[in-house]
Amino acid sequence: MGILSGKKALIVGVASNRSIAWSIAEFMHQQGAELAFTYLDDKLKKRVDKIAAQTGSEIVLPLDVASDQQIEDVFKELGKEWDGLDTIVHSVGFAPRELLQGNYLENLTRGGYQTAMDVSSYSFAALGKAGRDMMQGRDASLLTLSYLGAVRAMNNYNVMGVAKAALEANVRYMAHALGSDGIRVNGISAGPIKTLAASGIGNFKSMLDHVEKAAPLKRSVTQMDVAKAAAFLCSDWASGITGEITYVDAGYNIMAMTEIGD
Ligand code: NAD
Ligand code: 0WE
Repeated sequence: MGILSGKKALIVGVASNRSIAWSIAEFMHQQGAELAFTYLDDKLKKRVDKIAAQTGSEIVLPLDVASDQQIEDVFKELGKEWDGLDTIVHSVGFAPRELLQGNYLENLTRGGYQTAMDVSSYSFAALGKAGRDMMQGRDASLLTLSYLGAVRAMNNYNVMGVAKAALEANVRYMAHALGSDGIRVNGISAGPIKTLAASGIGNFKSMLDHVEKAAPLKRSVTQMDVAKAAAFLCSDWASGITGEITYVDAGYNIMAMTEIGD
């Protein structure tokens, strides 16, 4: 008996077998959850079909979170398969690549800012709003993925940091808005992990090297580290936790003076 047995979870954000959402899905399934998946576009459908099959799931639906229609349709389709929903995992982030480098203000555009906010922050609230009816009366929960750039200025993360700050505020406002329905809302702030979202980010390897020296645990984190915390936060073991951002970063965020303090 796993900690999620009998729970039904919707997983948004699988793009490859390195996706954080992939490990969360695998581990939640191991813990007894029944899963449904979404994929961004036809290019990704095959890969998402594969993990769905591996976890015994036959529910694989298209979802570009920038589309109101697709958000509505996902819950319409899910409602045909399931009579309720216990968990939504939101593991989605996007900003136009040009904005994730160099000087924040030099590279900033109104359109890029809006895209980052829409796809990376608004979408979490939109899923909570659209999924609310299916999550009534069953101790449901929502979970999203954030990053330290939400609360600290850092090189290159730029507009994504601003979008993650809004996402973390969403965790609190959604927790407040959904609390009376018994629905919990939490976030995990993960340390850097080599996934598609990290590919092409200059110096990613040196960021990992830095974390391995500076973090209290003297290592970087893996998708499994995140998946275990995710399963916990979505389970009844976390019944008293809502509106919270849990750091899964080998302790990196608690440190100061790391250059000389190693
Ligand atoms: P990933 O590239 O595997 O996942 C990102 C996902 O976002 C993909 O599945 C992609 O299809 C999806 N996506 C992008 N635009 C979308 C849209 N319009 N509609 C629907 N889906 C869309 O990378 P990942 O590292 O697993 O990222 C998952 C989450 O974890 C993101 O929110 C990311 O910001 C966060 N995160 C990542 C790291 C890291 O270092 N990898 C660290 C902390 C937080
Ligand atoms: O949230 C992220 C990355 C999210 C992301 C990645 C991309 C790459 C491809 C958002 N948008 C895009 N757009 C693309 O076109 N992370 C936490 C990983 C990450 O990204 C960084 C980091 C870290 C860590 C960017 C700069 C600096 C550090």
